[in-house]
Amino acid sequence: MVMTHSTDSPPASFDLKTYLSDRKLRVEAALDASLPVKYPETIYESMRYSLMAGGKRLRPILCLATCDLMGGTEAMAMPTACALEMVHTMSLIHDDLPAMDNDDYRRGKLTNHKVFGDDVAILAGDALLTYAFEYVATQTRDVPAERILRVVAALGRAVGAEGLVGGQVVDLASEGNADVTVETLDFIHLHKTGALLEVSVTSGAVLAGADDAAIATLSDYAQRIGLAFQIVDDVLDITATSEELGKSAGKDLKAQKATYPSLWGIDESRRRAQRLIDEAKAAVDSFGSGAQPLMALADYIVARTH
Ligand code: GRG
Repeated sequence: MVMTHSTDSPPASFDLKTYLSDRKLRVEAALDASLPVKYPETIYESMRYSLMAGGKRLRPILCLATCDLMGGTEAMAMPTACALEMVHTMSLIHDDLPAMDNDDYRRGKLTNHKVFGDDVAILAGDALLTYAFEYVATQTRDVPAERILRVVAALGRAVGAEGLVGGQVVDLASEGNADVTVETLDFIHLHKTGALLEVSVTSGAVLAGADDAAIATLSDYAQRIGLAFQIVDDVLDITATSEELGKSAGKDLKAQKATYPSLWGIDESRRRAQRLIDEAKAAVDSFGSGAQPLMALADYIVARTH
């Protein structure tokens, strides 16, 4: 197992707030540089509108964290980190369209189609999706081609019918159905949310040259934080305000969506999310003090308010 964290003696106590704000700044700068506006301006402006609209940047930060943990550099992982955010952003743009969730607000701003129209929003999503793959393939430096190819393949799998798209299809088909089982709910979220989080965690490790055992451990961690992330998302849809979320709160109830709180109640949902986070942290404990960022990120997922 590769355990070559690039910092020899990490600080005894880990400051997640500083870690997150520092990584977020660097990801924002890299995203900004990744997408200059050119002709035809409308499509680039629409892509940038959503890509630069804020958000927690959790997926790129996870990718940078595992690359670092496995002894890689930030430069090796940053193009993939940006690509993950491009894919995530395009999924939000399409999810907000009238044909899907029909939302007016995202990340505290009007949704892409409200500003640019449905036609341009669809194309901006398509362009971000395809650019993500181009970006990994053309911009990754100092990484053997075979690792880059592995990341491209894993990203493709996580986004298509085996991942996000598959989860979204089952989610749409389950709307208004009061009898959705926990197995169906798990399927939806392991695919719709979990697949991209998982490839965010594993791709950084693959780029750094981690072995299969380390990648399997990180997949285990990722699947657990992915499910916990979605349980917390469902709870926040009930307990947080639209201002806190930056999007319409209470949408699941209105759309009669089956959610974890609708199956288990809020308190039990919180307990189960916490259990998953404890298990995720236990999974990466074997990496030693280099895993502090992954441990703190796991805690952040249950503690977050938006
Ligand atoms: C991927 C080809 C392709 C099409 C899109 C619409 C769709 C298919 C899938 C839906 C995916 C989706 C919207 C999943 C929800 C994921 C989720 C929990 C989003 C919120 O993530 P946060 O909290 O958001 O990380 P920020 O704004 O902080 O980035």
